[in-house]
Amino acid sequence: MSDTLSPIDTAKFVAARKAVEFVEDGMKLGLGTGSTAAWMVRCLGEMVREGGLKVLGVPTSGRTAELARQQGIEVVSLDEAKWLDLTIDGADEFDAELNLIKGGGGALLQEKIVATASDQMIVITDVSKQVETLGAFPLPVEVIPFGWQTTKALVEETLVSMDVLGQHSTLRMNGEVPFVTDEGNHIIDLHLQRIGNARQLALVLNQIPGVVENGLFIDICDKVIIGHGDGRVSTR
Ligand code: ABF
Repeated sequence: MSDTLSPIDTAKFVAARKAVEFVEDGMKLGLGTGSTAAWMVRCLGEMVREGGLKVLGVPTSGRTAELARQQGIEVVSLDEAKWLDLTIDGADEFDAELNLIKGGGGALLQEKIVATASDQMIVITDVSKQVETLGAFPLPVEVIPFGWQTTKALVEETLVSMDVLGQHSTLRMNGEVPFVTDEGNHIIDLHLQRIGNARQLALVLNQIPGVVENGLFIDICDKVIIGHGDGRVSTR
């Protein structure tokens, strides 16, 4: 399959194919969101349909749930699964400590809940996501709709008080209307350029009234599988 794909899709596919090697019969799995995670769901579906693999999948978004069902994977809720053996998901950035920025696809809340409720988290990605310092990718912050403009202003004030590099934030749009997450919330994207202390920022942001969650995944990821356009795979 990978010889007919573009280099970027080859990278995503080979990373996904490597990740499903860690899936064992009977596992309860967190299924990530995004284009790389979609390759993983397809690889898993093939193992279920053709290899008789028996797994339970907990999706991290409506679109992943739909794809998993199409692929023949048994989908259950996190409450039904209670705890997961493994979550496989994508990321927008990862650093040397395997800390992540996630949420470019707008699914960060369910992704963080599911990843945290797992014995292990594997991130599948391509080399373009590897950074020395997190922050070039805009940091998503999920906020409830009530008073979101006030919340956005409080977030910006907090960034100024923390002397974070960039203090510019934008409401994520879906065409002409605000983007709405699966939980009915909005997303504020923080254009920080460089995050000096991601651990501290992750904690401070979630203390702001109206903020539900942010896209910094600190000490959650156990392994990063990096796909390359020539079909190679490396692991961190
Ligand atoms: C998802 O994977 C999101 O958290 C993140 O934005 C996305 C990366 O998307 P892609 O794999 O399409 O680059 O989990």
